[in-house]
Amino acid sequence: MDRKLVLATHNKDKARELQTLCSGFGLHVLTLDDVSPIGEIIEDGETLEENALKKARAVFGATGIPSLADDSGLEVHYLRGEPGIYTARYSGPGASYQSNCKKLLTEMRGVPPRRRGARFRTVLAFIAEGTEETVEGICKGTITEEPLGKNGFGYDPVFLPVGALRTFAEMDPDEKNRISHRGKALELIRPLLSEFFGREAGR
Ligand code: ITT
Repeated sequence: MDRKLVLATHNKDKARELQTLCSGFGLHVLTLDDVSPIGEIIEDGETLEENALKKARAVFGATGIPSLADDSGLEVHYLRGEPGIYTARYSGPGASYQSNCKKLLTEMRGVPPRRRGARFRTVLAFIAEGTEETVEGICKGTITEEPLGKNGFGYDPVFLPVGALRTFAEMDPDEKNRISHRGKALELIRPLLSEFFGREAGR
């Protein structure tokens, strides 16, 4: 049995982090660049979980390769959980990482530090023959008053994890991966992957 896993994301930054995080799993990890083109997957679910399942099902359906999808959102307490499922397109059509951060900082202008709490949430969905599983990883923090740092992607320059002195964008990738929502979710899915691929390999 070929121990192949395809990452069901069009976001190259998420794919890069997921590849690093999966590197010790003993699997042949593919991205969507390695398989036949898969058209846009409309994320019309009402939750991160629905969207993650939708992406993983679409990619497993098209490739027949066990698929892992990631749907992530930033939930800001002062904004009653927004942008949430709209995190990628927060600043509207044609949104970029920069325009999204700018909109968030504008919305949060003048909000005192104690009311700037937020959390990143990642739902991972694993779909393979006879298997559908989801796990969730959360990283709590606060929204900074200005962007800080050049590493990472997305909202990393404006997110200061609890207990950290630097934003995600000021950390090196290993440091972020150790405490991030995505890193935590990967740790939770690891036993499921071992069980699935171990069982498959033993057939
Ligand atoms: P796919 O649907 O193809 O996976 P996407 O970028 O649309 O790609 P999401 O729906 O999960 O993925 O969007 C989440 C957005 O949240 C993403 O575009 C980033 O702006 C942001 N994001 C996700 N993980 C992040 C992280 O670790 N650090 C900073 N921002 C992150």
